Amino acid sequence: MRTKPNIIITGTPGVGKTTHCETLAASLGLTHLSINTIVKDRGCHDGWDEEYQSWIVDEDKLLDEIEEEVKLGGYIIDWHACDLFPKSWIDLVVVLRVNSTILYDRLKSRNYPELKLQENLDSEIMEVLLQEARDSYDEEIVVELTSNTSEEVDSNVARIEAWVAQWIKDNEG
Ligand code: DAT
Repeated sequence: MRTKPNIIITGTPGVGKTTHCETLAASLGLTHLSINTIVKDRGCHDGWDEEYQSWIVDEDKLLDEIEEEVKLGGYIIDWHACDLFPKSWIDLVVVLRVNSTILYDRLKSRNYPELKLQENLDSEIMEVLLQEARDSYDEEIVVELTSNTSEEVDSNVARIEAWVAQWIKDNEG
């Protein structure tokens, strides 16, 4: 039984996952689990994809690597996919959404290759991550929040902080 919840912050690259996770980790004392960093640092991949400029993730190895930690609770998982994490690990799934013009500018400033940029824009417009979250978890735990402005970051963070406080109260032994 966890005494602190596990949260996934997901969404298309550039929506603001890392920004939200870092703020929440600092304010709530939860651990920011950047899957990107774990994949890279713990070798949970089958090599580097030159075209997409990203690691080819070995999901089984990744899950084995993080299982013991995540099962303890208190993790904020930061990743642009969510369907790989077992339902029993997760208490809240936040899907961040952004306007496509804003997303274009954010990804452009990251020097994304054109193919990767277009695919991510299409994915955001087609609500791919939102659908993946809804298909993978119970609808009560999936929340869609917009992340166009820094004011929205602040209000999203406040909302998630309140949710965590309530979760802890509800799950006190
Ligand atoms: P992700 O982790 O989803 O790839 P990020 O947190 O690294 O996204 O953010 C990408 C860039 O956009 C970064 O320069 C911070 C900025 N940003 C993110 N969310 C924002 C928001 N809601 N308002 C303004 N800027 C934001």
